[in-house]
Amino acid sequence: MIIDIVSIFPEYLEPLSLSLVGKAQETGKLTVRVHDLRDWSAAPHHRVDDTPYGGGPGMVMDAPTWGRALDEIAQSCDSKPLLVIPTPSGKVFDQPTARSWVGNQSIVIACARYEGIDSRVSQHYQTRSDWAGVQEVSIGNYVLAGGEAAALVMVETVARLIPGVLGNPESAPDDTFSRADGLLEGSVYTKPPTWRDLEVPPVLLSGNHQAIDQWRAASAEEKTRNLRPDLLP
Ligand code: 6GU
Repeated sequence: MIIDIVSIFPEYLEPLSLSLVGKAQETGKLTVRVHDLRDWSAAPHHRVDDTPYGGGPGMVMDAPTWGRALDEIAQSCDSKPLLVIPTPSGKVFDQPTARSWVGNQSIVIACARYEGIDSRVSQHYQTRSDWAGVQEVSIGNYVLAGGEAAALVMVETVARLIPGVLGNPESAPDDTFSRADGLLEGSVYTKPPTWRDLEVPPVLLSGNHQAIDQWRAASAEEKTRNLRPDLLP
């Protein structure tokens, strides 16, 4: 899988060379290519924005610059890329969204700053038969300064779903939001058995696997009731 990310702050994406995503790249399961949008600017001082038609505050990223960038990047892709545009006004990104992206060999993430990207960019690439579609996605109901932090979230979520990326292949399906029952993952513990007067639930030290499974099911349900009752059936 190849993910191209376009941003005016390419350094913001440097953490993608670390940890799980970095390892996925080193082992060839994922390639992340980061591009500086200003490389496609035709304006003095590499400007990529202009004032909004109709007036109002802030600046809008211009369509011609994005068009040149996206067209050139698409030509370097082996298969039709999916265009992802992080925006607070998009559909909320969740685990099913991430799962649906894993089949794509190429994803291009267009990171906006300022008041966003001229709307015709999204409109145009939806009609292009050499692209696999456009998805405008938000990572939650709050406002960030730009799409870069959201891109980090989306790439990490997708990377751990690529076959062979997780060390223990049994970890992924058990995760919160991947569980068949839709509940949160329950509480977890490790050594020592007592820490600052707090004990590990004794059943977890009992070796009784049926009792442990029952305790974990109850823990998942209790935690979901307390923290995310909206997820209960
Ligand atoms: Cl994807 N972008 C911005 N700028 N703000 C957000 C967001 C994205 N998701 C939530 N807030």
